[in-house]
Amino acid sequence: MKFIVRDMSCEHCVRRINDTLSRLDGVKEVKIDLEQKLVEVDGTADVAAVVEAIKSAGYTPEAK
Ligand SMILES: [Cu+2]
Repeated sequence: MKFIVRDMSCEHCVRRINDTLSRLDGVKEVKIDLEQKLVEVDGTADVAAVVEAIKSAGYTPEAK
């Protein structure tokens, strides 16, 4: 699944989102492209759970 996270603005944001998602059940791989504001998550995790996790880290995911 892919999301655009427009308020992800620096490497700190990338690390924070990456750490948060990596701890989530069913997440196998997280790929983040800061320039494109793109967050890609592979695995069996629920979309709603991933969205919640990104929000809980303080960011706003949009469906891509
Ligand atoms: Cu940042």
